Amino acid sequence: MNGERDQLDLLCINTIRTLSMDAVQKANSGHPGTPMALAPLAYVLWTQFLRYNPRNPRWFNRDRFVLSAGHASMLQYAVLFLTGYDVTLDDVESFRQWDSKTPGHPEHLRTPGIETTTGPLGQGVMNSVGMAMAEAHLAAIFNRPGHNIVDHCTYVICSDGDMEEGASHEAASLAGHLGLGKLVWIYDDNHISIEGPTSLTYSDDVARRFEAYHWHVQNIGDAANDLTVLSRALDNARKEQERPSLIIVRSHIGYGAPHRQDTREAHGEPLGEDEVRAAKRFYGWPEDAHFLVPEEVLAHMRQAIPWGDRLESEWNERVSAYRQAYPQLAEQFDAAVCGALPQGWDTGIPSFNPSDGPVATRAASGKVINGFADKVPWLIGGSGDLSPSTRTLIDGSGYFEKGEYGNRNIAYGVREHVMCGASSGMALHGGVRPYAATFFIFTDYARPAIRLAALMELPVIYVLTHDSIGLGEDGPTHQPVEHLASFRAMPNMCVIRPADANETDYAWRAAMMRVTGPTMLILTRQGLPVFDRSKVASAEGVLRGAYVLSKERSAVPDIILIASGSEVQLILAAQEQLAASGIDARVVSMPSWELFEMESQAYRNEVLPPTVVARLAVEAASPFGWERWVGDAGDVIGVDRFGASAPARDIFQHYGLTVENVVERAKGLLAKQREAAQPKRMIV
Ligand SMILES: Cc1ncc(C[n+]2csc(CCOP(=O)(O)OP(=O)(O)O)c2C)c(N)n1
Ligand SMILES: [Mg+2]
Repeated sequence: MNGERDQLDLLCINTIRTLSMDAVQKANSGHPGTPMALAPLAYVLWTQFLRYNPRNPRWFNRDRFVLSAGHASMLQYAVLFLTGYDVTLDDVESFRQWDSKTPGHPEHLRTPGIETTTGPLGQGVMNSVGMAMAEAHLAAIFNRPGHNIVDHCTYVICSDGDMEEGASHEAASLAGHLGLGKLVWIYDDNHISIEGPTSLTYSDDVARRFEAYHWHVQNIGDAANDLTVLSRALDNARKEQERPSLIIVRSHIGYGAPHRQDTREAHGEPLGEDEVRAAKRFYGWPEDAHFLVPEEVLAHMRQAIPWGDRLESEWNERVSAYRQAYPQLAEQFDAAVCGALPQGWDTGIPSFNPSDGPVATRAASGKVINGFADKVPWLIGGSGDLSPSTRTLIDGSGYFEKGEYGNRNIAYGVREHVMCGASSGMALHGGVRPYAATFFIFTDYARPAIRLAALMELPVIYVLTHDSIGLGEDGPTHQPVEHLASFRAMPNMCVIRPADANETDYAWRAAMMRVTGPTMLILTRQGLPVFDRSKVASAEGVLRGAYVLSKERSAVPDIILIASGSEVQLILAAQEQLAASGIDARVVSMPSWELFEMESQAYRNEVLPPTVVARLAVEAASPFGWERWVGDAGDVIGVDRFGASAPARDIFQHYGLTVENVVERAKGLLAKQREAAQPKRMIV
């Protein structure tokens, strides 16, 4: 490199640094230290390695970049602005302000060029594994000799916190096992986290740890400012095809700030005006300038625009040639990338009959999956070592393994967290529709990833079996109680708990049609009767969240019985018994609160007429929240303690989840209502 070029490089790097410092200072909030230290790395990545088109951030064959250390968001915003994404200097100046494109942590959907939402440490690295899996899958299916239409890398910047989180263990272990050669993590080994030096908490030999995971590891030492070394390491990583790559780089947080460099304060506190000036002096920057962007920096870094345009055009040409050579495959590729459900995708889904005998909804789900999987070939998914129980294997496809990336069944091993984090990564990548399966209770091991999927509006489908105390003998450690309530409380999560096999069919349809967020299918281990749909309403009602399964006999019911899942059979039987006592009940199956909430008030009033205040809800889960549907005058039979180890029948009995108890509580509710309606006698 010549001297002038070195000068320009340094000017660009210092622009990234000073923009980050100024933005944090102006917001009086944020994390300046890491962007200051990693500016050279970001500069090398964005100008020499990443293949992207700033004017089309969604270009399909772009390299993916994940800032797993999401607190260093200003690093990414500065580079997005400088390379010509739709992020302006005004946006940079509005860092962390209401409705800005530059929120505290990177948010997918909010900022062009942000591939995933990060902040909770460990999430980004997990997403990156899914992105690399999706790339490998699509490449295996669609690429042909001389026609590499899917061919890109996934780069990640991660920090000490990412490495300390167990999530990075699951992610790295899986990525290493799968041999995801196009995945590159760069670990910012700066020896600092919030409470102080990492020596307080952390003495792992990270290089050896990753070698043991079968990664290609380069420890480049104290080279965060050495563009040549950084570039060589990235080049090596890119050339490595067989294994994921880790580059360990020792950096100095707050580089250039005389009192803050290498301190914990540099992590998450604005430097203060004086320290900002001192750091600028160190960089040879005008001390009083704020948000200064030298013209030559912009001119240089905005070369990314024509460069990106050229990359995308070349790719378009490649796709055109592919279209000529493989028209049918090209059509399939377009369909996968678009992801729209094909006409008639659901025609092969079986319907179920009462004569089938009791069918567990997990078993019905397995049949439903295989009823449409061939028509939606971009459906891909797996379980956390539980597919014999979750019934989530796609027939006729093998396991997604090293060298067999075209297969659609993913064996995640006992790694629920990365299963869900990677599923999000696949959804973010596009071209695949991911599902993830485990026992409902083990969402506890994946909740942070599930929450981010909801936040990012990702259409991941979670197949969650063993839904309640109804799983029986495995006992309270395996029996969800509060989980339904907690996921119903999660914004943008759609929870569906079907009552029988045919409701499971429609639950899957609802899940497949939902593209604005994740869906949970909550399924039983135990067999459930298949309702006779010639006697009760069609299971299509599932699509509306709740529906009148069995009507009252007269014009207005005395009471409304509401349930989801395995308890619907109880209220259906109770309706009959109550009728024998002259009580006219309506039976409402309510598999999904969220779908019901999306319906019009008129429909909701039709299902739950406001004049009928005697309402009893029955669900083998925490009663929390059911007041919303039963009202003050209503009652709930739920589970307000942990479960127990016993045959399901016995647990239901002991917990009052029986037809007899439903009948008794319904009668009690009506008696109370009658009493309340009596005129009060005055005692004089
Ligand atoms: C799961 C999770 N736990 C805690 C935090 C709060 N937090 C933000 S950054 C950080 C650690 C900072 O150290 P490091 O990851 O080394 O980042 P650096 O400051 O070196 O950039 C913590 C604990 C978080 N963001 N995510
Ligand atoms: Mg650190």
